[in-house]
Amino acid sequence: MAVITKKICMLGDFGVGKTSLIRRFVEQSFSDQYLSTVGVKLSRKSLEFSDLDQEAKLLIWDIEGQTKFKAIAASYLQGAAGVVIVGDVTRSETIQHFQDHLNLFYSANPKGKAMLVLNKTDLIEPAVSQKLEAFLEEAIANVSGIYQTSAKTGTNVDTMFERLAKELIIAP
Ligand code: G3D
Ligand code: MG
Repeated sequence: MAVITKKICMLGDFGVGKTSLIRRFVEQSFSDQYLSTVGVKLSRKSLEFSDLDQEAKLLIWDIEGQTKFKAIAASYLQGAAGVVIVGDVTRSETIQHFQDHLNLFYSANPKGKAMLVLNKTDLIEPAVSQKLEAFLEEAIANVSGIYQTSAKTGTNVDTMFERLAKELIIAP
């Protein structure tokens, strides 16, 4: 089985659930409380796609201790094959910032793949998050997928990361 290593970055406003999504995906766990550390954290997870005879080794980069005014270092995005852009469905401004995050990612990686993630869907009615997804489909072009997730319940978390990994394997 061929092995391919890909860097994935998490982008999104503070508190939207980036770290929680990684924890859910990598450790299959969710903690309502944990301590943030400062800097960048790397997580690893391997996924096997037997139908493609490929193993994807994902290196997931996460900014810890992020603040509103701290600029994202160029090295954070450099060489990333994919990005997961996360918003909090209970804070619309975090979703309004999606295009800015996407532009930042594409300026560093024009051929990268992007996923848009509406997180914390456990906190709102399904009809509301459905509307948000429909809005994003109209408003934002050039993404590989839009997902409604909950890092708390685990809904769609694995599906989203697996879809992105598959895109990265298939991508030229
Ligand atoms: P960040 O890494 O994007 O800054 P975190 O965000 O992963 O640190 O999450 C911020 C807060 O949102 C955390 O709560 C976390 O538990 C909560 N959270 C993350 N994802 C979800 C979700 O899907 N549903 C719900 N209900 N909460 C979520 P605290 O209280 O620790 O600040
Ligand atoms: Mg975090």
